[in-house]
This record gives sequence, C-alpha cells and structure tokens, in this order.
Amino acid sequence: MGWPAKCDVFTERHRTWIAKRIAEKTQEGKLEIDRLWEPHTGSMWDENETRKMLTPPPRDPELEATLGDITTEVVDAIVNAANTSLLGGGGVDGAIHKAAGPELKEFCKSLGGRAVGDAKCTPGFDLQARWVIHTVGPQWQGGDQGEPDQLASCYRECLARADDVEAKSIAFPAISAGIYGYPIQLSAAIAVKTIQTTPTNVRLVRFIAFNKTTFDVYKKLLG
Ligand code: AR6
Repeated sequence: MGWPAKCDVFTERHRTWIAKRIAEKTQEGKLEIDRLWEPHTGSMWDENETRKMLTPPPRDPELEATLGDITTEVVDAIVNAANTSLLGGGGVDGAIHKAAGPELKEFCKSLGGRAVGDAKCTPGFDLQARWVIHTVGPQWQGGDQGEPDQLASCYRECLARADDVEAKSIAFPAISAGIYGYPIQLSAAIAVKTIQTTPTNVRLVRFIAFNKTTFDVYKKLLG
C-alpha cells in the first residue's frame, strides 16, 4: 500500500499505514511533516486533520545531570525552588532573582504567590533562559506529611508549565533539597521517576547539581 490518491476521507487502513510510516520515520529521525504533506495530499484533504494525525505522540525526553550553576544554563526554561510568596529568598531562588534582575521580582509581585506543589511561569528577563518556572517544594518534616506527593507534584506542574509555553528544554535544581531539608537521595529519586512517567513535549530535562554529592546521586539514578 502507498499514499492514497486524492480523497476527502482517511480510511482506517490509510490511518494505520500512515501511523506505521510515521513510526518508521520518527525512528530514523527523519519525520518532516511538510514533506510528508506536500506531494501526497491535495486540496481536498483537511490540512489541520492531516497535520494532527501526522504529529507523532510525545517521546520520552532525554535526561541528563550537570554540575554547575543553574542561572547560566542555556535552555528554554529554568526552574526556581521558590517559597509560597514567590518574591525571592535564599539559595537558588536568591541566585535566580539576582541573575534575572529586579524586573523578575516586580513581575512576581503580580502573581499573588503559589501553594506548595504548584508552579508558575514568568519571563527570564536578564537570564539566558527565556522562562523561569517557579515552584514551591515541601519542607522536609520526616517524609510522612505528604512531602513525596508534594515534591512529585512540583516536577509534574513544572513540565505542564513548560508545555504551556512550548519550552523544549528545561533545567531543574534539586527542589527542596537545600534550605527545605529534603534528603537528596530521596528527592532525586522522586525527581527522576516523576519526569520519566509524566507525558510531556519537553525534549531535554537537565538536573543541575550544585555540588559533587548531588551530581553523583543523579548520575547513579540516570545510569
Ligand atoms: N544553581 C543550582 N543549584 C543551586 C544553586 C544554583 N545557583 N543554588 C543552590 N542550589 P534551595 P529549597 C541548590 O535551598 O531547599 C529559598 O530561600 C542547592 O544546593 O535553594 O527548595 C526559597 O525562597 C540545593 O541542592 O531550595 C525557599 O524559602 C537545591 O538547589 C527555600 O529556599 C535547592 O536548595 C526553598 O528551599
């Protein structure tokens, strides 16, 4: 079977065939919707429907760990481990606000804060990253006060906000693993597992470790 001749409906057989071709092309890294569209389809085809059908389902993002300072990351979005006020603080929050410049705080004033486990996107202002996604991690209280679910929620919500703004690459600090006291072994395991199990259009997720111990934990988890 080949590309169907001009027609105004996709038969089930055509859909199956096209899906198979897409899977092959995606694996080869050669999926080019415009080229697939052009010679084989015509004015009687609904272009939007075709494009929707030709868009492959999201693939798993690439995951990597880096040792360094998140404020210098060249990605679409960096994540800030903020507090519920979203108005800045110490740790990575302070570093991000300092590097982004005073406009970030001004912008954050209009947001009205955020609950633990939630996330909100702002521009990156003076940062290399176009976006900052602010999330509020839980404070470690021994692990039986809902902290694991709240931390997982932070990672999920950050990916959702990244998808909202069509960010394709994102860098995360070890949310809650500093001032909020979450043990790094536990927090990193939740970070990696949540990212691996959350559907997203983000293509690259980078875990930024601020020290060697944290870096080693991520490296081990990522294999
Ligand atoms: N780049 C990458 N990671 C960093 C950087 C940096 N520049 N600076 C620190 N880290 P923390 P939390 C690491 O304390 O635990 C703030 O006051 C750090 O080593 O920044 O979620 C907020 O306003 C650690 O591994 O965030 C809140 O009140 C990780 O980032 C509170 O701290 C998170 O450490 C949030 O505490």
